[in-house]
Amino acid sequence: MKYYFLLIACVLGRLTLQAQENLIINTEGRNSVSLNGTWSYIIDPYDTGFYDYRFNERSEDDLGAYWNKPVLKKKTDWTEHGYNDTYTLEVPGDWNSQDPIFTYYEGAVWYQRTFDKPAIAANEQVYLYFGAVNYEAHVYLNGKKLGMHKGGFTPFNFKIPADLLQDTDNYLVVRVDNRRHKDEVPTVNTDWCNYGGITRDVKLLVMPEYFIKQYHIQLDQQQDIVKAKKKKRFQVSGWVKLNEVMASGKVHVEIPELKVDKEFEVTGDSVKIAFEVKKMQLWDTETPKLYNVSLAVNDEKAITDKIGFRKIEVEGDKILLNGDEVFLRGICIHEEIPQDARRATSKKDAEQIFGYVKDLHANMVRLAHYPHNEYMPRTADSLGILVWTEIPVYWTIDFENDEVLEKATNQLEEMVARDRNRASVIIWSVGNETPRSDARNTFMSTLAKRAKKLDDSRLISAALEVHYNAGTNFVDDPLGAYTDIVSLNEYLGWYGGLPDACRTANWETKYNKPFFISETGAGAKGGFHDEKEMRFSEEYQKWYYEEQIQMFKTRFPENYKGLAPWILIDFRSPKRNNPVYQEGFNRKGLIDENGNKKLAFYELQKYYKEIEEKEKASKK
Ligand code: GCB
Repeated sequence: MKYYFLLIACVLGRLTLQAQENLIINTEGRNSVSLNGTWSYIIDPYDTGFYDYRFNERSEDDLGAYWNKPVLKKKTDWTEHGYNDTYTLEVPGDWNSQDPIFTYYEGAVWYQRTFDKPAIAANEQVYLYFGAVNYEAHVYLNGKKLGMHKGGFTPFNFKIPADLLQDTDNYLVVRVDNRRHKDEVPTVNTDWCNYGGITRDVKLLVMPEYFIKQYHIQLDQQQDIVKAKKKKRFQVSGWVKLNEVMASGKVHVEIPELKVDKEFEVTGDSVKIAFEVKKMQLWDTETPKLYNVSLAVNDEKAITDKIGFRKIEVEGDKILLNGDEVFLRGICIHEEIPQDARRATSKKDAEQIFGYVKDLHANMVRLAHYPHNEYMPRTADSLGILVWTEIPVYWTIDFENDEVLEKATNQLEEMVARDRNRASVIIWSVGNETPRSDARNTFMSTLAKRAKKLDDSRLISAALEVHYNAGTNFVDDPLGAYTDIVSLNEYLGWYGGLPDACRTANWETKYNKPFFISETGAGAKGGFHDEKEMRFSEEYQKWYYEEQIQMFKTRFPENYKGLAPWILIDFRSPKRNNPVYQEGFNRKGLIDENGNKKLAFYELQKYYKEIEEKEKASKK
């Protein structure tokens, strides 16, 4: 009996972890009804809604379970839970920034709202989609569990059984739990705020009987892009996956501006796509051309997407975008908005953040340390900003544990599934500053290989640490053998010595691959001015950037091909407790938490403008 339960538990576990296979991508391009807005909540630090007084999991029909609506018919009936208009939270949004009782809250919160059945045709079906919930979500509708999902930064959806959907007043409850655990991804220790809640958009998707679940449309990676550009003939390839197996059907791909109108026979639940296009305008940082692509199965309504076509590759120590060498003028970003110190959630938020990026004259962002909301890569697509995106395999997670590898792999797969059609995304990163050991090397190289297998049209990287030896900074982490770009976080002049230590530092890389600085930075409290030796003054941070930039120019190896300093904007971190300069914020931002630029912003901007001008001059 015990084993029987164990088996069921394992199967359920697998089902949760395989969520990405059922993921419906590009929800913007589909028929949907938003469930964003004001939801009611119960804060439940004792998990009373989930466990009874013996701490046994409550049964589905237990009226004390917080997914069930209390039924009060007579005066003598009573309840100890309920939802009303007094206790509400906005969705999407973190709970931490919405009410002071949540500032550092970690635990369970129940979200509730009702909705009416959307208008659907006889053969249509409704899915419930979440852009992200941090960290664990249990979803219930009209007293029945739809499913659960783990992972705070990737989307998931559940099909709503037709007989569960009422015409009005569907009672939707989500138990969100953001507690940190040693065997989760990320683990207990991070340098960012563990924002809890339904942090991204929620929607109902109204889907036909057969529909395109996922697709990948891109330039064929095998073609020589320089020759293709000369001949003005480009090979496009990819695939389309359906929700169900079809005995036989047709998938229709249209790109009107390119006069592409193709049909592909499908038997089963997927089909490969390949065609040739003439005179295409490639996507790049100067002309981020996006084409309207529409995809349909049989006579169903087409879904549309805006897709850019580009080729990113590494040749020796060069990064080539469409065959031309590119130097990455990057900046790291957390998914956080200044002024409000909250999670960024909208297109407007993305535009604010990318406004600073453009102002900096950057051409690249590292979205640290987890997949950001979908508005971020989509905005980058439209602005021509290159993107590094990452899974939260951060510092010392449980590398010995196979289940943790499975959880990390699942997040990788969900990230790739959602963003593989974004031209801006050029790097999948499998983690940050993971400490070398045999177990870690196996864990991380497995992720790197998996990422490559999922998608061969991008580069793989991971932020590594330096190895000091006899006066030289060696970049020789064994994980570098599995990545296309060798990336390093270094803080010379902040965590070790003063900034002028940069004048004598020696650097060597073991790998003949592009060498990228994925972090470097120093803290400064916005508006605090003093002599440059004074830590946390804007002058210190400026000095740090001056010395670092000089070091990059004069002492870095030939294969240095870009940087993404830490970080664009100050961000909340409960680890940062200097009562004068930090007050719960990591202050390495070039912009403070009120949106004001610090002196160092202009130092980096100067460097980026200089590179940009040189590049322009060499093209003339
Ligand atoms: C790092 C981490 C980053 C931290 C940063 C810091 O190396 O990757 O998450 O926030 O240093 O400020 O120390």
